[in-house]
Amino acid sequence: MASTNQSPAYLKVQGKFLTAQTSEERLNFLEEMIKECPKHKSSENMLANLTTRYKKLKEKITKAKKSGKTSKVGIKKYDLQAVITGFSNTGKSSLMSVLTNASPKISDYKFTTTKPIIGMMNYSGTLIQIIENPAIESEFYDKGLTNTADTILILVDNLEQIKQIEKQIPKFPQKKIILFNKKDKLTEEKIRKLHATLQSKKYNFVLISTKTQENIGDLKDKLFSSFNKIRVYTKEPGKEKSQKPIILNQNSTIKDVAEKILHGFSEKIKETKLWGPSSKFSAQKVGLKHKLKDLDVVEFKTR
Ligand SMILES: Nc1nc2c(ncn2[C@@H]2O[C@H](COP(=O)(O)OP(=O)(O)O)[C@@H](O)[C@H]2O)c(=O)[nH]1
Ligand SMILES: [Mg+2]
Repeated sequence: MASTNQSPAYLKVQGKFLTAQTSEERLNFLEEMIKECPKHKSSENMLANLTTRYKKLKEKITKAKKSGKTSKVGIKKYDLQAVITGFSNTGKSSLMSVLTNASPKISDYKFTTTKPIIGMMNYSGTLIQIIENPAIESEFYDKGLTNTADTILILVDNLEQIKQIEKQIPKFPQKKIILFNKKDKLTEEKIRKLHATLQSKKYNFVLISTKTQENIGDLKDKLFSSFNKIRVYTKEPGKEKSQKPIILNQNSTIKDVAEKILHGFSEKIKETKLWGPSSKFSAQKVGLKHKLKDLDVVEFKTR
């Protein structure tokens, strides 16, 4: 596009257009560019060009909304949801395929991922929904998706990116975990320094490699604990504990478990035995008010 003799006001809006994050923002800036474009003969072509782009972008947005392909209408949010947010080529798709059942395209090209990718991570029986948001610097990035996640996984491969991403996401209320990827490419010295820097900034962080899968286990633990939930197994007398834990809020009590599995019949309980982190000893008898911890096992004897 020729940008001869453009006013400072026009150039300013053009700058905003070029760095806009979403199609909607781009549309707004295009509209402003049309307003700021001189309306005389020599600018005719340029004005026509801007108007066409405006119409096309508007069509695209409307279509996307109708087809339900935008995440706002397309993604069912699960109880525990994390969104991977980061720049292009930092390894978001690679991380998706390491953590979940999804297998997105992985490549050196920028902006390979143009739509959010959804996958489920199985954390010892607990399902966590993980979504890859397209690159934050692309027009495919979905701001709303990151903003409504329970936990934001900020994926970076250099320190500069952290500040740039922080500027574009809410300060509160979500949990944020910084994932510094491509650890395999770094020297021991560099890793030590990175650790010190991230620690001094009090970040919740993990240095990972999706290639060697180093520290992926740590990442999973950190992710689960970011939700402030606990896993509690139940068992019947004389049997093994349940395969799948039930998920409760932190500080839940025996009564909460009972209500959940006996559907409001907690008064039927004759005796409760407890194993695990919150018990003083195996098969400890506890009351309904006892507070549970992650990985406890509870056994009810009913009347
Ligand atoms: N050395 C190394 N390369 C990685 C790692 N993770 C991803 N990559 C490479 O980085 C490039 C971009 O990866 P991709 O997952 O497509 O990034 P995305 O654009 O953020 O989704 C690919 O060439 C990957 O093979 C890693 O842990 N170590
Ligand atoms: Mg990708």
